[in-house]
Amino acid sequence: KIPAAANPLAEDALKIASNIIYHAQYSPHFSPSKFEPEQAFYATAESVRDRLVQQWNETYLHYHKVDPKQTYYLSMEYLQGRALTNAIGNLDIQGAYADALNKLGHELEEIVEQEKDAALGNGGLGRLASCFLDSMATLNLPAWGYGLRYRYGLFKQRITKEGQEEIAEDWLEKFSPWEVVRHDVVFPVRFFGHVQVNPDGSRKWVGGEIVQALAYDVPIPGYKTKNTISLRLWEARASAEDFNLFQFNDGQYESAAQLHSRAQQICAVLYPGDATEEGKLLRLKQQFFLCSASLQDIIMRFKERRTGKSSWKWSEFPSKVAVQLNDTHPTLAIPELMRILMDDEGIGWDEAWDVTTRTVAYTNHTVLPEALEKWSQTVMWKLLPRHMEIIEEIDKRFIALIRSSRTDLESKLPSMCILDNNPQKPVVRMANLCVVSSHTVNGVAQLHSDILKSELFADYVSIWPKKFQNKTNGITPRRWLRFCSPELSNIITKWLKTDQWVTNLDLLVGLQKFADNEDFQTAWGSAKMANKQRLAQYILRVTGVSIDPNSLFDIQVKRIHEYKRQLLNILGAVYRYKKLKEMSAEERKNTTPRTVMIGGKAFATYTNAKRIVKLVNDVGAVVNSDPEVNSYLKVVFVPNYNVSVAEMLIPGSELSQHISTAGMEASGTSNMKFALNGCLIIGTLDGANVEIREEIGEENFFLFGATADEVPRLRKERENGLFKPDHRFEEAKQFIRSGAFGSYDYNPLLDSLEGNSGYGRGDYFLVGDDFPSYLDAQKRVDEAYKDSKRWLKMSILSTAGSGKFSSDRTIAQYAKEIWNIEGCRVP
Ligand code: DL6
Repeated sequence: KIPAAANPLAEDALKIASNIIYHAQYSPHFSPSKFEPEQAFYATAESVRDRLVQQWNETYLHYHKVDPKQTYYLSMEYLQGRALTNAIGNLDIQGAYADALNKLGHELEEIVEQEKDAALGNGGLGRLASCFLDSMATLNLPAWGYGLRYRYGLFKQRITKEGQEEIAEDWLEKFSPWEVVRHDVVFPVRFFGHVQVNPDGSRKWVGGEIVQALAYDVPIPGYKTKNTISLRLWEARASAEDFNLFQFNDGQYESAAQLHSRAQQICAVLYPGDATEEGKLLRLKQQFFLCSASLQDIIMRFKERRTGKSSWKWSEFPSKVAVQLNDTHPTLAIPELMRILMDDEGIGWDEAWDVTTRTVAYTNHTVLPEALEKWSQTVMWKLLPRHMEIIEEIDKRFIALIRSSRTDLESKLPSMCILDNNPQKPVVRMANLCVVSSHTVNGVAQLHSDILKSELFADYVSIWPKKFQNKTNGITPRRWLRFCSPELSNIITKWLKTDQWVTNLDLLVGLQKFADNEDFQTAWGSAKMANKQRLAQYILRVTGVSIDPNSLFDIQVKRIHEYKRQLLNILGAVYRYKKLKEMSAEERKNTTPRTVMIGGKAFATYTNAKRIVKLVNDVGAVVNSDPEVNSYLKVVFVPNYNVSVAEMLIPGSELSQHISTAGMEASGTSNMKFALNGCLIIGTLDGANVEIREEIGEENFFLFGATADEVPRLRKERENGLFKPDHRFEEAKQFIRSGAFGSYDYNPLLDSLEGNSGYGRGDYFLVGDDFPSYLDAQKRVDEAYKDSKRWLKMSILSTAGSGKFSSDRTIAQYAKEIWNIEGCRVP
């Protein structure tokens, strides 16, 4: 009965409802007779988008007028998750939308569940990029994100009897209501071809094949500000000319559309398998596609903002443009910028190098050797011949610099230079190229940045000491507290008497003074319990396992990797189960009931990670159906971990495990999300754990394990056969080997924990070394949980100490200390 009426800026519920109905009728995507939750979601999202588009256009025009220096964040990954709750939350219109939907016979909570997660990323690195976008917009910074519009994002994980199964995740199955295709923003991107030398000696990349990059923009609204920035995602297309009509009419359908299907492959999937040469080539194509399209776009905008100006110089470019490389994946932006400046714009090497190195900065996110990208020179010469010439020249000049000014480093050149010319396998070391060519290199937590400076990049530090910085990661408090836990947020706002903490997270420190207050503790405890109950219902729905909200909810969710040591967690659970079995019924009553939840995706070809997934599921199947112990212990594998699942799990957690081998987790960001939600951490001194512990107080953190300094010695001891395993470690492994959890052969997995040495063998990640102190820390957890007042106090102090971990703080530091940009608020 509510009339359809277009009213993009409606504020009151009735008008919003009219606008939603308007979209259902006049932007129809479904048959007219239906207005079920799915239809209601799309119509609602489109009505929200109307409002965003208005702010978004104003933001673009404002930046265009003011022409501030602008940052462009280049990332192969964005883990955006769902957008509806975030958008109406940032626009501060949740209440009106909830009412409007009620008038239309729907519940907002049900409608938001209809949205598919945009999972254009893998894990922490991609989610960080998304948190950064939220903060850039909220801080009114002139900044944009660039990425790829993968047709299939991170796979959907299904758990079967065999373990993990990967299924293509079709986030665009219907369509995304948020993205806007910009038909006028199309750039050609070349692959293959050859270098043509002109009579004047200049060089030009010609021939090969050309793919069109078409822009799809996603609006990123800031919190309670008009500023709405863009995430520009490129899609690859062939042009009509590439369709061979003659062949098609001749019945040769596949070869007629060959170029079209080759173009489509580029953005088909996130991280295509790279075991084959074709796979490697495709990944390299993806990276170059992102870099080339983004740089052409950035340069076009730079020029556009200079039209009509009587004179301008390329040397002004770095005072108007900052390019941040999110890890080495977009490294090709460096030679591509050099190529455009020299070959297309006609400036000389020295000026192009000066412009490039003053524009580009690089963030390192890992010290894991297998994640430090190295590209085959052969593949690079084939795909990007001009870029290889430029990289060779950069390398040659770098070597000359060392030979002329730092003879003491000459012996280090084999590892410092960019090209590794080992005749067996010549490669380009992308991290070295980034370090040599960027004005700033940063790590993502203090410990990680220190390791970069003292180990991975130590030799470069002695040349350019000021180049290296730390920027401890952060998370957006909007998505990760305000919107995912409204209960806790409301209590915080009530007791702090302000909601300013949402944009000034340091204000949370004001909660410290209420940590012992009984009323506050009661309110805190009820909010946490409500979140636990919601989580318990979710677990029941997705796994069929009923968990007790009165038990301690202990969660580890992250990508499955041996260095993150989910194996340590599950071995601990197995040991706990064995001990519970050995206890009398009376003894069991004195234990702290626990629900251990583990979730995460294993890379499709990572065998040990997949075995770990299977083991957690198998342990769960036995423990959860054992009537003797299952009121004291449950083990649940949470399937298909993604952003939306995290939004459900994190608010309901009480203990979370961040237990990587010290020195291996660059930062971690879920540790920050858990701590912010009043969840206590059991963890090692690794990544950002170190700073979290400093901020919330060591008495509120369950610490265990070797430190990063001790790790090399422990590995040496192993190699020398000096490691003496704790009997509890042996017992846990033996219990699994005995077949207590089914007939699957876990020996190969457990064997990786035996022996003396080797990466991925000989317990490289030191599970055995840390097992005893891990169990001791778990005992301290059990004891602390028995004292509910003490636990609540610790939980409050955890949230109170989390102010530092806002991505607003991180981004403000990037803006000031790396990008040199300032806020540009839309009036
Ligand atoms: O900086 C974001 C995130 C960190 O929090 C994680 O500690 C780190 O593992 C991750 N790095 C990557 C890079 N590739 N690998 N591995 O995802 O970055």
